[in-house]
Amino acid sequence: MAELRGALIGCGFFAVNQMHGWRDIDGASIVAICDRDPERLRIVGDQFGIARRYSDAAEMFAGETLDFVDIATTVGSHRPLVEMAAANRVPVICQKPFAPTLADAKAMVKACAEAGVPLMVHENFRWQSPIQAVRAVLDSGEIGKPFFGRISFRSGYDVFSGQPYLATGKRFIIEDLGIHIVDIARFLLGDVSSLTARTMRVNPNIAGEDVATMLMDHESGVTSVVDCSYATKLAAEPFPETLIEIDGSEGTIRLAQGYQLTVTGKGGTRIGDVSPPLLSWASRPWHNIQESVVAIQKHWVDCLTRAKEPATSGADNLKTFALVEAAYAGAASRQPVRIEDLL
Ligand code: NAD
Ligand code: 89V
Repeated sequence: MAELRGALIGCGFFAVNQMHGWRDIDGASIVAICDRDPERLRIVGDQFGIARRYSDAAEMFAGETLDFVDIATTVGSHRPLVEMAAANRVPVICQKPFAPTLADAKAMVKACAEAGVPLMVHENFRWQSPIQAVRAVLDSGEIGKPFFGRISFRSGYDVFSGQPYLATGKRFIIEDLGIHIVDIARFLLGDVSSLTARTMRVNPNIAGEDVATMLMDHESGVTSVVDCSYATKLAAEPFPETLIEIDGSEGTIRLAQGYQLTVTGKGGTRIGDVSPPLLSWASRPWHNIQESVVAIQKHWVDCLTRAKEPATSGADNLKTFALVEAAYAGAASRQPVRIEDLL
């Protein structure tokens, strides 16, 4: 079968990982790139040997025959670019956060549905191999029926030097990082019916919140706590590890720092190392995230070739995005928020 012909829009900090991923996987390759910054276009074009370069996305859609487009720009441009892909009938992957607001996200899902265009949000954290390992234990039934979860991301890592825009937005940790962590909670424990949130800004040099704590009721009856911080200075920096505790009727799962997975079930306790592989182009500590980029891109190729809906389709991502909106609304009102009222 012929390789899928893809194009990438946005050649910034994170797109380099996506370009490595596309180079590594079978079944698809990037034939054109676009960035309105000529320097970023040159750097990425030269590094990955892409000759077809555009400074304007509309010109690229007009000039190329594409099987898909991969949008790796920051959130402000996601809606116009996704709608442009839909208008050109080109299947589309869009980086998280999918949109500035849930209303925008709903409009983007509608535009793609009406155009009959597949849409996947690049929500990659659930594809990290340690998270997949936790899901496999849950699916095996070893710990019985889950009743409690804690999904935790606490760090003092300087994310602002690589991504300076993170320091300037009114919204920070929930929109940028918490969105991954609530998505992991949904992936492991199911959809959420209500959410209570508290937020805080500890770092005085940024505009948004850098600490968020969320209490969630899942439709399955599970209660979970999702806690995120970029103001937590630890002896050993865990970035970018998500730590997990799940209690079930027959046992427990603990994913601890250093990618150590402890499972206690009817048969006793076992401890394993679920460290992600260090891909040839990856670098610590980002290798966990980098590996998940390859996994989600493989999933996209598989879904596109078999006409299947991706796990993190636009429609699915509305349920994750609603948790972000609920967290900001609930932190402001200090009241629980019902998720069905947002969807
Ligand atoms: P960046 O600012 O480094 O890069 C964005 C690039 O897009 C820039 O080069 C900019 O010139 C270009 N651009 C913006 N609007 C454009 C337009 N309309 N047409 C063409 N080019 C345009 O940002 P980044 O840190 O690479 O982040 C990009 C996205 O990736 C964000 O949504 C961010 O949240 C996400 N991200 C995801 C992960 C993850 O693990 N999934 C990690 C980091 C960043
Ligand atoms: O994954 C992300 O979206 C990144 C980071 C890990 C720094 O939060 O922005």
